[in-house]
Amino acid sequence: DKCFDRNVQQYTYEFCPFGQNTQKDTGAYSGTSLGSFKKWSGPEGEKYTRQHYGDGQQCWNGPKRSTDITIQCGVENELVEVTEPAKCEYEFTFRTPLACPDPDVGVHEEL
Ligand code: MAN
Repeated sequence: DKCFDRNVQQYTYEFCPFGQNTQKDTGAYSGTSLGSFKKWSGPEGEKYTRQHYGDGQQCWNGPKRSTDITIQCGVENELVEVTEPAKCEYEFTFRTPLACPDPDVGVHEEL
Protein backbone atom coordinates (compact mmCIF):
# COMPACT_ATOMS: atom_id res chain seq x y z
CA ASP A 1 0.00 0.00 0.00
CA LYS A 2 2.98 2.34 -0.31
CA CYS A 3 3.62 4.89 -3.02
CA PHE A 4 6.89 6.54 -4.11
CA ASP A 5 7.30 10.13 -5.29
CA ARG A 6 9.63 12.00 -7.57
CA ASN A 7 9.59 15.68 -8.52
CA VAL A 8 10.41 16.61 -12.11
CA GLN A 9 10.01 20.26 -13.12
CA GLN A 10 6.56 21.42 -11.97
CA TYR A 11 5.21 17.91 -11.43
CA THR A 12 5.19 15.40 -8.61
CA TYR A 13 4.92 11.88 -9.96
CA GLU A 14 3.68 9.09 -7.74
CA PHE A 15 4.31 5.39 -8.35
CA CYS A 16 1.90 3.12 -6.47
CA PRO A 17 2.96 -0.50 -7.12
CA PHE A 18 -0.06 -2.57 -8.30
CA GLY A 19 -2.27 0.54 -7.82
CA GLN A 20 -2.67 3.76 -9.75
CA ASN A 21 0.13 6.19 -10.72
CA THR A 22 -0.45 9.93 -10.75
CA GLN A 23 1.02 13.22 -11.89
CA LYS A 24 0.30 16.28 -9.80
CA ASP A 25 1.01 19.83 -10.89
CA THR A 26 2.48 22.10 -8.20
CA GLY A 27 -0.36 23.49 -6.11
CA ALA A 28 -3.00 21.45 -7.92
CA TYR A 29 -5.70 19.97 -5.75
CA SER A 30 -5.97 16.61 -7.45
CA GLY A 31 -3.71 14.47 -9.60
CA THR A 32 -3.96 13.18 -13.13
CA SER A 33 -4.16 9.40 -13.47
CA LEU A 34 -1.23 7.90 -15.37
CA GLY A 35 -2.88 4.49 -15.39
CA SER A 36 -3.52 1.53 -13.13
CA PHE A 37 -1.72 -1.80 -12.98
CA LYS A 38 -2.37 -3.99 -16.02
CA LYS A 39 0.40 -6.56 -16.27
CA TRP A 40 4.01 -7.60 -15.90
CA SER A 41 5.50 -6.73 -19.26
CA GLY A 42 9.18 -7.60 -19.34
CA PRO A 43 10.65 -9.47 -22.32
CA GLU A 44 10.69 -13.26 -22.67
CA GLY A 45 12.49 -14.83 -19.70
CA GLU A 46 12.57 -11.47 -17.83
CA LYS A 47 8.85 -10.88 -17.48
CA TYR A 48 9.16 -9.55 -13.93
CA THR A 49 11.47 -6.63 -14.81
CA ARG A 50 8.75 -4.38 -16.31
CA GLN A 51 5.19 -3.42 -15.43
CA HIS A 52 2.55 -1.80 -17.59
CA TYR A 53 -0.09 0.60 -16.22
CA GLY A 54 -2.89 1.75 -18.52
CA ASP A 55 -6.34 3.32 -18.83
CA GLY A 56 -5.24 6.59 -17.24
CA GLN A 57 -6.75 10.01 -17.85
CA GLN A 58 -7.42 10.72 -21.51
CA CYS A 59 -4.77 12.93 -23.09
CA TRP A 60 -6.02 15.89 -25.09
CA ASN A 61 -5.73 14.87 -28.76
CA GLY A 62 -3.90 11.71 -27.72
CA PRO A 63 -4.09 8.34 -25.98
CA LYS A 64 -5.21 7.52 -22.47
CA ARG A 65 -2.23 8.08 -20.21
CA SER A 66 -0.08 5.04 -19.47
CA THR A 67 3.10 4.21 -17.57
CA ASP A 68 5.79 1.59 -18.13
CA ILE A 69 7.98 0.78 -15.16
CA THR A 70 11.47 -0.70 -15.26
CA ILE A 71 12.30 -2.44 -12.01
CA GLN A 72 15.92 -2.70 -10.91
CA CYS A 73 17.82 -3.98 -7.87
CA GLY A 74 18.76 -1.24 -5.41
CA VAL A 75 19.59 -0.82 -1.72
CA GLU A 76 16.32 1.00 -1.00
CA ASN A 77 12.89 1.52 -2.51
CA GLU A 78 13.24 4.56 -4.73
CA LEU A 79 11.67 6.06 -7.85
CA VAL A 80 14.92 7.10 -9.54
CA GLU A 81 13.78 8.38 -12.94
CA VAL A 82 10.65 9.70 -14.63
CA THR A 83 10.41 10.64 -18.30
CA GLU A 84 7.68 11.22 -20.88
CA PRO A 85 9.27 9.87 -24.09
CA ALA A 86 6.00 10.34 -26.01
CA LYS A 87 3.08 12.57 -25.15
CA CYS A 88 1.09 11.03 -22.28
CA GLU A 89 3.31 7.91 -22.25
CA TYR A 90 5.45 7.87 -19.12
CA GLU A 91 8.52 5.81 -18.23
CA PHE A 92 9.48 5.24 -14.59
CA THR A 93 12.56 3.51 -13.21
CA PHE A 94 12.06 2.04 -9.76
CA ARG A 95 14.76 0.45 -7.60
CA THR A 96 14.02 -1.98 -4.80
CA PRO A 97 15.85 -4.62 -2.74
CA LEU A 98 13.01 -6.99 -3.75
CA ALA A 99 14.46 -7.13 -7.26
CA CYS A 100 17.95 -8.13 -6.10
CA PRO A 101 19.24 -11.65 -6.66
CA ASP A 102 18.73 -13.96 -3.69
CA PRO A 103 22.19 -14.66 -2.25
CA ASP A 104 20.99 -18.12 -1.15
CA VAL A 105 20.15 -19.28 -4.64
CA GLY A 106 22.27 -22.04 -6.18
CA VAL A 107 23.96 -19.98 -8.88
CA HIS A 108 26.30 -18.56 -6.23
CA GLU A 109 27.19 -21.98 -4.79
CA GLU A 110 30.19 -22.58 -6.96
CA LEU A 111 32.83 -23.02 -4.26
C1 MAN B 1 -0.37 17.71 -19.10
C2 MAN B 1 0.61 16.71 -18.55
C3 MAN B 1 1.72 16.43 -19.54
C4 MAN B 1 1.12 16.03 -20.89
C5 MAN B 1 0.11 17.07 -21.35
C6 MAN B 1 -0.56 16.62 -22.63
O1 MAN B 1 0.23 18.96 -19.23
O2 MAN B 1 -0.10 15.55 -18.25
O3 MAN B 1 2.57 15.41 -19.06
O4 MAN B 1 2.12 15.91 -21.86
O5 MAN B 1 -0.88 17.28 -20.35
O6 MAN B 1 -1.48 17.59 -23.08
